[in-house]
Amino acid sequence: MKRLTLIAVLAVVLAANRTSSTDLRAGAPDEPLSLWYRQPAAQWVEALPIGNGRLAAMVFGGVARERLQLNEDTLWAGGPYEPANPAALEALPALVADQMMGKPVRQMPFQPLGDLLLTFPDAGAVERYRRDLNLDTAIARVTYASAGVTYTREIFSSPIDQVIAIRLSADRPRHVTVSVGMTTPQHAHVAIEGADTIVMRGANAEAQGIKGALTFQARARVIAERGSTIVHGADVAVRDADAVTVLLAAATSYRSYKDVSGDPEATTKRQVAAASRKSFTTLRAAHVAEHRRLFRRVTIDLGASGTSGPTDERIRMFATRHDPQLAALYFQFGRYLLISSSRPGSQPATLQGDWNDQMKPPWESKYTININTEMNYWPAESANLSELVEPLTSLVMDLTESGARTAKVQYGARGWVAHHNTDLWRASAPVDGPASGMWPMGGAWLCQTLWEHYQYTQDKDYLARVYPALKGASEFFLDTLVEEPTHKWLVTSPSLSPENRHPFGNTTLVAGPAMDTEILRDLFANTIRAGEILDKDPELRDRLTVTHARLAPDHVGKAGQLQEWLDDWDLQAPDLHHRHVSHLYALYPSDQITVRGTPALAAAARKSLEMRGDEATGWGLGWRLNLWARLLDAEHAYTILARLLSPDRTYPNMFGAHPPFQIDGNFGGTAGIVEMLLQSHGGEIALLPAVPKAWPTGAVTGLRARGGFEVDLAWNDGRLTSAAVRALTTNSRTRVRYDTVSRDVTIAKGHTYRW
Ligand code: FUC
Repeated sequence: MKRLTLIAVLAVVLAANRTSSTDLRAGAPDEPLSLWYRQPAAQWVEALPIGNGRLAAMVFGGVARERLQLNEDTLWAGGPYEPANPAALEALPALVADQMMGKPVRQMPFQPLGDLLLTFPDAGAVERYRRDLNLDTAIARVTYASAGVTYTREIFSSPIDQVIAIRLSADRPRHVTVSVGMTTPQHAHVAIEGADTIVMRGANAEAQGIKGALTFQARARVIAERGSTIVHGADVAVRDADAVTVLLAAATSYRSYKDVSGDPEATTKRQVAAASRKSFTTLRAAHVAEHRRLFRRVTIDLGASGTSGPTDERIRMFATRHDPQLAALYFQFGRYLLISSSRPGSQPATLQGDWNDQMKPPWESKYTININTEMNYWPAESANLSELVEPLTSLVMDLTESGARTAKVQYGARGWVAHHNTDLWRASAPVDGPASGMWPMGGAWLCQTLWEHYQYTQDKDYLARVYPALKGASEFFLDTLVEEPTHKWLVTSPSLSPENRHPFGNTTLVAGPAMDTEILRDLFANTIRAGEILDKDPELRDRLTVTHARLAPDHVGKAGQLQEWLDDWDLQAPDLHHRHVSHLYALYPSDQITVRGTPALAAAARKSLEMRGDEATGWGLGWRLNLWARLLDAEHAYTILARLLSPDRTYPNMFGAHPPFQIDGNFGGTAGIVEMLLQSHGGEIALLPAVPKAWPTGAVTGLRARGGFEVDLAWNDGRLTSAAVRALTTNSRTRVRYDTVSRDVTIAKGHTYRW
């Protein structure tokens, strides 16, 4: 009896301990659209990204020290330069590719701006620590309690006020003490201006013999509410304030790829002064409203998880736990990342979006245009963020100028060309060596992204603006295609199927890889169609029609696969499981091959995809996900998504892992989830074409379809329960399909068709 009582008492004590120990841990945020963690970031890929398209930071959330690793999207190495190599023209007839590389042979890297460091007094024992990133407000938060006081940090990068705003507060007066400073790996000098402002002035770095031509400045003003503010060296220190707001602006002298005459001092002074006149609440409200204008266009519900827990833990468990809410979060995170790294007036999202902490980042953290940059923009239209394509449109229009010099100097051709990479300076010559660089299709593929923008928006003014890009890209190929001797097909040469070696001579170099022909079919067809719509260039259209007809056809090889090259080499190629699936461009992102329209080629594409296998880099999985969705294989698509959302391919902060970090996996993933729920190509909108068993019940609103439509869907037990298709433009005839049933509909602008 006595013993029993003792056990009972013990049980009560243990239970009490359990409650109090869970009490010390923070719970999940109320809102489901948050990434959250129970500990500060120990490494960069645990920190949380914020950005306004241009000015970005990784927030680490340390208790003793907060680190904001900063980026400004025009702070790259080098200056305006001309890489076109005149010796290339002489090397062209003999196809001596290593003499055709641009000079320098590598392009300029995107580089970090530096760190803003906030140092706090020793907090002692910390309870209820949580940091989170709310995708719906685009605010990173850190909260914790120590000695009975709860501390809160809120941090965002405002697209309205063009500053990063940080608010440090406590739930008791006079409890905020902090020292603020800046460091940088760049050549720069940090100094204090006035009583409360830290200014970092610097010049960008040289790379590959191209001298730095930019100046830059970061300016942080520390505004304390009560308490005392003193300057300490190059830091501003505040003691015993009620709250502290830090406003940080940054700019470089970059105006365009050929003009570096900007005045970063004037810009940052103006931005900090203007933001200082507003309260934190006002800055915050404007930021949240502008973010939501874009973010809230799409809602998604893939079913309840019945599980919660911090995001890093859920990523670790995704493969073994039913967690559709994590897939929904991952989908929305991709949209968040595009909103945060690509806005009108900013630079396009690089291989790392806007987030890079290294002076020598992987692949220079620039624009790899043989898949990666295009993939970044795959979700832009379908996930209803159409205007975020603007930075890429501007980049392409710049490339029509720089690429015209490369076309003329290196090929003696009209029009313009870009190879597999470009950078802030719009370099367009072949680089990195022939094996990856000798590929003249980068510009042509980018033109497809612009055409897609027209497809989704039906915006004729936009089409008129980008038509010169389509026309110039087409003209380059009219001048450079060569005749294949046996069938007299017209093919690219020299080229390669990115970046896959074929069986002969340990090289990638070849004439007429399938992908080139597939891209050219789209380019020529789009240019012809654009010319018709805009009533321009009838002779060019005729010439393109004739040339289109002479392009090589797609071939099915002896393994039943879609051939990657003109000859049936696929089975002998040294890397059967290569990450690139270039020849499947025709299936996705293009719609030249479809399950219903071209079943034999679709079967061949499927065979190729099976031969390549399900293992790949992050972006390699992102592409495979979209391809399986286009093959209408929901379960295989889901298997790929689960791989993508595993710790091997997704870091704790949800950034995509090549590895290393590369953002294209995120964007390919978001686009792929759309492709599972809604497809629109070949004049048809397909509802729920590849919804997997893991998501039996769900709903999505605000997806976009080609032709100018917005679509809401709901389903139950794997079957469609309702669909609404809204026409956004007057050109509103389409076919709507669910499973085997299809209906031709005409929807007046602003009206909705309900299934
Ligand atoms: C291409 C890919 C690599 C990497 C690089 C940035 O060259 O083949 O895997 O993603 O781009």
